[in-house]
Amino acid sequence: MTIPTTHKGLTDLVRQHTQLHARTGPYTEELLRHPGKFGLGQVPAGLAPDSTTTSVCGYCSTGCRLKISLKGGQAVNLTPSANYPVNLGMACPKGWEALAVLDSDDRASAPLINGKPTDWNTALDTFCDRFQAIQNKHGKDSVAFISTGQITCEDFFLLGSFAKFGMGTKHGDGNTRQCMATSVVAYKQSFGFDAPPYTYADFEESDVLVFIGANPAIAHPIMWQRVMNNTRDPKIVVIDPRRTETAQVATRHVPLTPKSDLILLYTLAHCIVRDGRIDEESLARTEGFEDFCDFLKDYSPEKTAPKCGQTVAELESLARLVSDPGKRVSWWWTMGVNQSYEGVRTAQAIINLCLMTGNIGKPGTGPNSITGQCNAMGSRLFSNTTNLLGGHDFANPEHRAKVSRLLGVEEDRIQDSPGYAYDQIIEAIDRGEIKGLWIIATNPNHSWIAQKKFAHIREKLDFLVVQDMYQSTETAQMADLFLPAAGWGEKDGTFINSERRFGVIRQVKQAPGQALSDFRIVHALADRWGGCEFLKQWPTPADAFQALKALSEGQPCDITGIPDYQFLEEQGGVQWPFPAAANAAPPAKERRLYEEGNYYTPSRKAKFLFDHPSPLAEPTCEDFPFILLTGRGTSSQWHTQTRTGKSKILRKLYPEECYLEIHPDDARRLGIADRQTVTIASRRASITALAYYAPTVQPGQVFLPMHYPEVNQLTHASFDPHSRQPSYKYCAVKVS
Ligand SMILES: Nc1nc2c(c(=O)[nH]1)N[C@H]1C(S)=C(S)[C@@H](COP(=O)(O)OP(=O)(O)OC[C@H]3O[C@@H](n4cnc5c(=O)[nH]c(N)nc54)[C@H](O)[C@@H]3O)O[C@H]1N2
Ligand SMILES: Nc1nc2c(c(=O)[nH]1)N[C@H]1C(S)=C(S)[C@@H](COP(=O)(O)OP(=O)(O)OC[C@H]3O[C@@H](n4cnc5c(=O)[nH]c(N)nc54)[C@H](O)[C@@H]3O)O[C@H]1N2
Ligand code: SF4
Ligand SMILES: [Mo]
Repeated sequence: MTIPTTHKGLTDLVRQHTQLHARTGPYTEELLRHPGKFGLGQVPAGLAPDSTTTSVCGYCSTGCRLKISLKGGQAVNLTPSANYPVNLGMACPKGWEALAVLDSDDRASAPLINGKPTDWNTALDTFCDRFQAIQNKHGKDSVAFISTGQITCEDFFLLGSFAKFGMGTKHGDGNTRQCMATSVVAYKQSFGFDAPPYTYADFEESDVLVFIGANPAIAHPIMWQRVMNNTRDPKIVVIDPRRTETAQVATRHVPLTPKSDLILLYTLAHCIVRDGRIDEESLARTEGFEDFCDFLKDYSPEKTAPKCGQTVAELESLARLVSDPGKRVSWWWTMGVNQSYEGVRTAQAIINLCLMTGNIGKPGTGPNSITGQCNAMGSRLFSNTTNLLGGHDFANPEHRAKVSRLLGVEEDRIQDSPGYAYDQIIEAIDRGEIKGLWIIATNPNHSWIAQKKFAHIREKLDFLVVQDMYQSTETAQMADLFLPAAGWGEKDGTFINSERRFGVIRQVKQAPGQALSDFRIVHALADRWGGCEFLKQWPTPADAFQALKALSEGQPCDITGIPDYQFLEEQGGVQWPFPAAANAAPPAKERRLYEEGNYYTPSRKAKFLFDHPSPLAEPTCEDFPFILLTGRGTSSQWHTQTRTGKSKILRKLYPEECYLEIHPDDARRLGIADRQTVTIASRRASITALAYYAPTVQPGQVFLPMHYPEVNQLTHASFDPHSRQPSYKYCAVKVS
């Protein structure tokens, strides 16, 4: 289906749809009718009951493709795709077990009201009646939604359009705030658009790879395999307070003092400027360098070394390594940078280094943020939360007019600001300003930084809706209304991976009982809500994909050259941008940005952005003498474990009980034996865990994996002022 570009085209289309539904019975019933095996736009066209198909993995942002065998219309087996440019025949344990976790007793098979099963019609009425009653009493913005980075681009598009333009609330955010907000803001401010420059081939084409606040051996194992494929005898530097699995096999580990990244990066820049190791050609395409040089005067290694836990000689040699004019240097960062109260400026300090040394826009270079969830990149463009659909700006009247025209939504229904960030939504609930909340595909009662606060705001909400695959999650258990969702493997659509590659996911299994895809749930809700006729232009994900294309036109993420899902499958995915004008030739398998040096700012130049470090939100003290670090524990555990916890095989690959990594010297000093149960307390709560002697953490620091539900009772809710990303990786605790 094509998107109407005129108002008449749109009215015609809506009329056709209304007639169609008048003929075939109410639209909602059509949506809710449960197909036997496959049917009703849920099935990949032409898929035979006994056949094979492919689907991009639904866990991390690497975006590996899996080849899936079906028997009798149901998936029975999978193997990694050998010919996909991302994973080259590899998959990590989660990918191999992706099908196994779909069958489990706690899969939701019916909507629930206060925990009791009900039918969809009652569920839809309840959703609409309760939220509408709240809005009638307290105004449109008294309801909000919190979504994810783990549903498809098409799901995001429909959900964001319904919630913002249909329900009419201003406030919606995603769990991507916990994860990628820092990178989004850093790129946007420095380059003019949220556009990570790299392609995975850069792992193989670098001479020096610097991983800062990233542990890819655990969190992105197949990207790490790509690093291992590098035949240029690369130097691998890992900047991480812990000697992680990645650091252990690196050529150099920099065990910096936690949260001294900004000082360390400015020190490297200071040395590089002092020694004149600047790439003039790259510099010509930037602005603000002179002010930056002035600013750097205070960051001599003699002054900063003690603050970073490094020696002057170590900092000097690192500065030389990352500015070697004969070498291709790439920088890779993840949560050790993003999850910080000064994350944006830290990410920009990396960007600054690449700009001044010419390590951008060429093979094996780049300031490269690795994203987290399978479709965090899709949520960044199409969730309609921080950006208006398609990477547009809510505040820009031309952008609002464009979206209004393309979607056929009256312009006055499009909000002129993005609304509250995640933490601001929680605060607004606490103040009594937001009374209704809809949570889709995230589990904040485990993952949110102020977990106790999250539990507390439940009391303040008049109505909480949770939409998830499993009814057992910590958040689902709190819901007034629970909506059962199909998961990965049970629906169609697209994901965008870390290197901007669109890939297709396919339905290969039927969702249990009455569970429906998020796409259909939103359609059914919108139909019952009323006033959302415009959404009927896109009855299937494949139709919605055409809307994404139209929205992307003329944007840095233009994908108008991709005809359909089949093209994506045949090409091995396509990286954005791929505008229609480029469509004469198939896209190259690996493409990077800024090769011509054109950035997306008004001046077309990249910006040097910097600020002095700010004080720690919660430094250690006599009562709470340890720094608590948190993060990923094993490659077999996914976040809050709602999915990976269901695999018998994965469960064997990690400790069942929450565990604390503590340096043996600290443990012995406190009289703690290896594998002994200890209490860890912060100012907010106290929990217990098994102590593991871990020489990989520094004395004075401890580490807890985020996968256990109690961990976020301890963390301290502080936020980056530019991105509002929570600082999960630093708070003060005591161990006894
Ligand atoms: N202490 C600490 N806390 C952290 C972090 C940290 O490093 N330290 N990291 C943070 C980061 S980066 C992230 S991304 C978050 C992750 O935190 P969450 O998003 O809360 O974690 P998940 O377990 O991935 O939750 C996803 C939920 O969506 C459901 N689901 C999966 N697929 C679908 C679907 O297709 N449809 C629907 N409707 N539901 C689905 C799953 O069952 C699960 O309940 O945690 C953050 N929390
Ligand atoms: N197996 C598995 N893989 C995953 C996930 C999962 O849950 N399980 N989640 C996915 C998601 S959503 C995300 S966002 C990514 C996260 O991927 P990563 O960011 O690589 O993982 P983390 O363990 O959260 O954090 C990385 C490192 O930051 C370090 N760190 C802590 N404080 C600092 C600091 O001040 N400075 C520096 N330089 N480093 C610091 C920690 O010691 C940790 O080793 O993983 C993705 N992949
Ligand atoms: S590395 Fe990520 S995308 Fe690849 S199989 Fe593992 S979880 Fe899936
Ligand atoms: Mo994340």
